[in-house]
Amino acid sequence: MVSNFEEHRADFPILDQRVNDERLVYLDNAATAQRPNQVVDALVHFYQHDNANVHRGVHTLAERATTQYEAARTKVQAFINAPKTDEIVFTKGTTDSLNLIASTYGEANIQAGDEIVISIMEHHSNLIPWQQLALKKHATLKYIELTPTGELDLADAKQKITPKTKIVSVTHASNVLGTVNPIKELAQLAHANGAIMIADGAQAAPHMLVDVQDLDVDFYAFSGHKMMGPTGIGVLYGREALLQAMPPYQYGGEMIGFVHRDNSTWAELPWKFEAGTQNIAGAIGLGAAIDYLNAIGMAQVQAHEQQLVDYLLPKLIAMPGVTVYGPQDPQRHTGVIAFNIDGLHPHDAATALDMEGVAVRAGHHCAQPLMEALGVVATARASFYLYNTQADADQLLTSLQATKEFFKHGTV
Ligand code: 7TS
Repeated sequence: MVSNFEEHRADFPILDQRVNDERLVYLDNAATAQRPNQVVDALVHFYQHDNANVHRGVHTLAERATTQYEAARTKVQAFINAPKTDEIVFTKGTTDSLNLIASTYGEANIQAGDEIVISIMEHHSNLIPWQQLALKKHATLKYIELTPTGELDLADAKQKITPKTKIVSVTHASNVLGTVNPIKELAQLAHANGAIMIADGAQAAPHMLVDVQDLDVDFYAFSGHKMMGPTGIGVLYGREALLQAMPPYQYGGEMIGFVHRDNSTWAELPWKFEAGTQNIAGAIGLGAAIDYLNAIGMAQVQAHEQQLVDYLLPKLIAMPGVTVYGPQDPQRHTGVIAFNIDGLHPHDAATALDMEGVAVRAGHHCAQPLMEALGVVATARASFYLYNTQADADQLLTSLQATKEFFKHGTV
């Protein structure tokens, strides 16, 4: 029996609707999660009562907005156990956070002949910034490959990470394979070779306890919208000494110390990296999402999702003609489940599932080199979150069966 998280569904009115005359089963959480009333209310409250720009005014609303914006930063700091609030930079999202590192740290530190190590399972946003940096700097980009069971090959990582390596950047949890990568071990390898360690936490921070000190990463990036916060807000955690030494990402208002005719100085951390008017409401909404997650407890969130995977994965694997990618052992699989049905394009599968009210994603999931490594062009993907229930898993199974029948016999 899967733990009862049913009570939380009432906080998500969007889930309480019919799609194509069927009960909506939202299983596209790896793309973006839904927002609870508490997050929507925090946004409405801010805009109705406290809206002003931050750090600029001495008037009451400006002070209220600044206090709430900075309180959100403190919530983020505690959520990932970062040592200091200075180390929490608000960005637009994971993609923006990773581009920030590549264009500042990368620009300043990568030279011809250096090596950057990523894995073959990276989302394009943790791949293209490094690929382009390597091309520009005449550096080499290396990929850690997969084991036969679809996990990151640590033995291969030990071969690929060498004293020539300057940056190791790997996803904490895969958006396709449903694996959790050994970031702590990779950080040890990176540091032993004089490289920095970056983790892409887009699929991890919403679903499990993250402790950046325990992981010993130098940078950690994640997005608000995948953890029930607003879109357009994300986080970059960076070690203070590294952020201090890095040049700014963008120039303009808010990020300056003093501007002279011919040169300028920069603001203190973290504001040096927050040029222009920020997504103030977004940060406050993210703070509300963190409050929501904390009230449940990340360990409980993870345990609930694990129960769903324990229930669903073996049934999915046992379905004739269904291929599940990544580890087949539910204990080694997160709530991100990519699959294909023999003889059926994943887009057709996803369209047929949508007719049954089940929302899954189909495509290459912004991981084309991984698709190539798996020998497929695309997959369907069901991804779960805390408000999904055993009934959702059952509806996916039933609808998949109906889809298979439909495409086999042309009728349900
Ligand atoms: N890294 C990983 C591992 C991701 O899964 C995603 C988004 C990103 C980075 C980029 O995050 P963004 O918020 O900056 O867009 N992944 C997906 C997905 O799997 N389907 O849609 C978006």
